[in-house]
Amino acid sequence: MDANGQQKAQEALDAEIKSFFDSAPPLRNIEDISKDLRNFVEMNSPQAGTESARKVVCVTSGGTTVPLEQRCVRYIDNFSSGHRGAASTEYFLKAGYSVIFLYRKGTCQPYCNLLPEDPFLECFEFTEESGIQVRQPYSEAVKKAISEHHAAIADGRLLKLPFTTIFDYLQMLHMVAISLRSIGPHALFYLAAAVSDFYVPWESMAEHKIQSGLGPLDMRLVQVPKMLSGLRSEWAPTAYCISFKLETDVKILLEKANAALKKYKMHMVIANELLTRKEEVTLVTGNEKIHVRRDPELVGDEVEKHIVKHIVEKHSAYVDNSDHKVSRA
Ligand code: 9Z3
Repeated sequence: MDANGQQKAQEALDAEIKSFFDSAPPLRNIEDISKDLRNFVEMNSPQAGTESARKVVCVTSGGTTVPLEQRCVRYIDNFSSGHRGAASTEYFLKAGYSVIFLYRKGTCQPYCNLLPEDPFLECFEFTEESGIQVRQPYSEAVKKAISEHHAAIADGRLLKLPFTTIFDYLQMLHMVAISLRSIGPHALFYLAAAVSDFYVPWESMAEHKIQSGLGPLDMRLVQVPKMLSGLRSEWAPTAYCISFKLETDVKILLEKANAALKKYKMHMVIANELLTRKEEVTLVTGNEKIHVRRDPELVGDEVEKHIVKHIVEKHSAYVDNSDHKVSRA
C-alpha cells in the first residue's frame, strides 16, 4: 500500500474507533476508576529524590462479552478462564512489577489458584464455641491468598479493575493507557484477555429482550475496530506492548502471530494453541521465536513463570535502551 493508501486506511480506522467510543454506553463508575488509577500511578511514579519509576504492567485477563440487548438478557462470550492473567500477575509481582489487573468479573484471581471452586462455603466452618474458622486442609491456601493478595494491594502494587462487556473493557484499557503515559517505557501491556472481534453497536441494539417465536433471528455483528494499533501508536506510544494470538489450528498459529506482530507493531506476540496453552507457547518478536514449555516433571511448574521471566529481560533491555535514547536526545 502506498503512503496515500496507508493514510486513508488510518483515517478510516480512526473514524471507526471514534464511533465505537462515541456510541459505547458510558462506564458507570468512571469517577472511581479515574481516582484509583490516579492514586496508583502516583504511588508508582518516581518520588523526589529517588531515581526511577517502578515498572508497571497492565495485565488483561478473561473474555469480553457482547450484549445482544441493551437491557441485557443474552450475550456472546469469548472463552478465557483468566488463569493465564491471574498466574502471570503473581509472577510479575514477584519480579518487582506493580500490576493493574484488568479482569473479567468472575474469572480467576491472583493467589487463588489453590482455593476450591466455592472457597467461601468450602474453606470455612462455624461452631458455637470457636466461631468461624478455616478448615484444616485449606489453611495454607487461605493464608497465601489473603496475606499475599492483601499485602500487594496495601503496598499499592496491585490494582484490580473488573470489566464485563467489550464496551467496558476497551474504555478501561484506554483509561489505563492514558494514565500510564507518564511512566513512558516503564509501562508494559500484557494483553491476555480474549477480546471479541464482533459486536452489536449500541445504537442498533434492541432495547428489550429479543422475542422468540418470530422465526430465525437475523442479527448483524460489525467488526470491533482493531484497538491494538491505537494502543501502540497513540494511547501508549512509549510502552512495551505484548498481545496474545490464540488459534485452534496449530498449522496457522505462528504465521498469524507474525502477521499480528507486524500489523499492530507489537513488541511481542505470544502464540498459543487452545488445547496446549497451559503447557507451551511461543514468544514471537521481530528477530526471534522463543519456544517456552513448562516442565511436567516439576510439581507446580507453570508456563507463565517462564513467559514472565523472558518478558522481564526483554522489557529491561527496552527500558535501558529508551533511557539511553532519551539521555542522548
Ligand atoms: C490468549 O490467547 C490467552 O493466552 C488465553 C488464556 C485466553 C488462551 P485462560 O484465560 O486462556 O488461561 O483460560 N488471549 C488472547 C486471545 C485473543 O483474543 N487474541 C486475539 C486474537 O487471537 C488478539 S487480541 O486474534
